[in-house]
Amino acid sequence: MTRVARLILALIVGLAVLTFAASGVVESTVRQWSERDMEARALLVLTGARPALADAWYDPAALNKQLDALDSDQRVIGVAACGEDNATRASTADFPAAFGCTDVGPRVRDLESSFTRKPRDWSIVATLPTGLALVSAMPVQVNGQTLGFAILVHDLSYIDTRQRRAQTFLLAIFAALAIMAFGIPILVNRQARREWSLELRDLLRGRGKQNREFQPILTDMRELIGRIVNEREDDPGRWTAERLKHTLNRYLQGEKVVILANREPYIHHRTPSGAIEVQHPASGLVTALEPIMRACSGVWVAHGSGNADRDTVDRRDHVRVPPGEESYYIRRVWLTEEEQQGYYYGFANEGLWPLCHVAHARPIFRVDDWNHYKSVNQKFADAVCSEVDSEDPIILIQDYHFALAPAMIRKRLPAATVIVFWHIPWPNDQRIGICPWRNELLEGLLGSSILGFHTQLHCNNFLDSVDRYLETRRDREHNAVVRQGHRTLIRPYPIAIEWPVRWVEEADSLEECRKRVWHDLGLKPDAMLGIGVDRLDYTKGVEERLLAVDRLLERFPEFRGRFSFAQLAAPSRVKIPRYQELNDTVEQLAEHINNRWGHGDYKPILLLRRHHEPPEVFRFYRAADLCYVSSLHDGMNLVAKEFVAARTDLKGVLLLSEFTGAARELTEALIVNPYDLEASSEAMALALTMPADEQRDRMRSMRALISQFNVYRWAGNMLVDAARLRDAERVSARLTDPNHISTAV
Ligand code: ADQ
Repeated sequence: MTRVARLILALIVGLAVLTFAASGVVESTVRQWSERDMEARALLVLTGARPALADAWYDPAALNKQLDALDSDQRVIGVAACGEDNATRASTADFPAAFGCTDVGPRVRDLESSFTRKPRDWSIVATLPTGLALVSAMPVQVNGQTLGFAILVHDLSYIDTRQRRAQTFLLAIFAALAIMAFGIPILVNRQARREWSLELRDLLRGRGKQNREFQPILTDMRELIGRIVNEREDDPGRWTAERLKHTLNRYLQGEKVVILANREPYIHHRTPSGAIEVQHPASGLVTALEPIMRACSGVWVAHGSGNADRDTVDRRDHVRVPPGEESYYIRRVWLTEEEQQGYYYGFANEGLWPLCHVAHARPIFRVDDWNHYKSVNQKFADAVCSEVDSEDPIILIQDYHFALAPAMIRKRLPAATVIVFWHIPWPNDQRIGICPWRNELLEGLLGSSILGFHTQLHCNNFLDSVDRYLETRRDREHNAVVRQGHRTLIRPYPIAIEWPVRWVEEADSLEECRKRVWHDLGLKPDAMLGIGVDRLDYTKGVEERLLAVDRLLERFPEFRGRFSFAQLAAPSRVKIPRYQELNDTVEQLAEHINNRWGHGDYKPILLLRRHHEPPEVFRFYRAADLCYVSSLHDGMNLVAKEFVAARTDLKGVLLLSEFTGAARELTEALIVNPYDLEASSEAMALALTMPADEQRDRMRSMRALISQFNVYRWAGNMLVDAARLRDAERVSARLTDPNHISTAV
């Protein structure tokens, strides 16, 4: 029951109690008044009739006539004249026998003494078969001498009728009040609701005048509607490819999304036999973004890096992918050797990559590399602008290869909504300060509408860098930076993997995977297997990982001859000396450990230095007893999430470096400091002896998180934010000057 209904009910109960009490008071008052009224009347009648009665006292005929005259009153039941001796001298026909002269006479006598001075009557109220009656008597005197007395009986039954009428009247008033108490609020409420809903509907349809009182409701409703639309009925929390597609259709209405990334999701290679092969690059960025393009189509602008890439594009340098399931296309941009050297290997990977990772590699900044970086950014920005199909498209720019492209695109497409996602860490302001072109980098990135990082820490570092090196205004309410009237939102969007993972769905059974891996690696049936899966990069801590295996075998002899560690190492950036050096160190280290602990067929380190296609990578994930992710510094690290996703059997243990973004989410992993070989070797031993139920509990909890926070949610959140931002900009552009476009939130 609502509060209003309770109030009304209380009001009615109160009214009923009041009416009940009032009806008692009214009843007795009506009776008293009527009796008194009748007494006065009887006194008046008897007093007036006394002289005539006295005259006719001794003449029976005259006396009867007088009595009949008195009886003619409608309210008089009967009249009697009684002698001094209480004998009846005369009476009317209907005079009630119960009040005869003998009965009333003695009571009248008591009053006689005072009659001379002031006439008084005697009365009682009695009940007759016809109802209530007032019996009044008065002495009849002549010259001070009493002749007898007269009795007058008045009908009082009308009092009952009066009382009933008064009660009925009261009840009618009560009923009217009750109806009003109920009805008026209901009517008022209904009318108010009608007016309220009409006004709200007008507001939602953009008609009529805008009532400011409705603004908070409107905001809430929009949020709610957005949530309801986003939440699928059958699976409320989870994002899927379908749901992402549905959401983007709603927000983008079929408009395509343009992605700019250096790496292409499909590389065409020519094999020595002359056939063309498609390769999936080993890249976290591609792993995350490819399912999104499958879901929402559009165009992916990237460097055409395969030796058969030119043979597979059309006149506009487009190729439709994925092979066999074509749903979007790649626009390939061609780079010369010098451009590739300066922009990619030079500034991006020898300058920015070590600058952003705290992994003890010295960043190298060459002016030639920087010039190539600028010109190649412009080249890609031009390619993006030639691919868009509206003045205010949504463009997603990926990673540190394109720090300048956002501002370049904004210059050509001022109304574009540009999202930049920075896949690697953003270092603190002191460290970014060592780059000679730090200001240009920051200015370039501030050309975006939304700048995303994996963690809040990276967002904070970026904001500190902007504060330190540029003249900007910090909009703390929106976590944004405003520069020359343009606003850039700085947001954390922790990246994820698709769920369910295609490669897991298509994988062999877990027993089959284990059998196959055991066979391929030549392992004994009782062997235990650890794996590491990486591009061969010094930030991934591969050396530290191998050293931890060495220390494990040193400290825990029970694993010697039994435990092997397979490192899947995809060659990466091989033209850069630091990577060549790493390649050599890792090889020597593996050899050293194998010489130290290996014997016969047993090799503790199995270095698999080549690119593995995803089905193979997932076979290893599903076969292993543990996976060690030992990055020295990593934006997120998707290998950790892939390993958990692959373990549909809830077995296997994840060892995860505390210096990865993933360690903030996957807290049930064994979190280690990869530099601390004592702790990491101990964690490995713990993993290899962990009871099955503990493995299951940890896996279950991590899988629950990864399934919910998947890449569709990541992309959905980012793209919906961008679409909302664009809507707001369209409105504000319309409200102000139609030629002026600003970035308002
Ligand atoms: P990466 O540095 O590439 O990504 P990561 O996130 O671990 O690192 O992703 C690597 C991807 O490549 C995974 O999908 C993995 O399966 C695949 N891969 C690794 N080794 C392979 C091998 N030997 N053969 C084949 N495939 C292999 C960058 C940032 C990360 C961030 C991602 C996504 O450095 O911090 O998590 O982008 O934003």
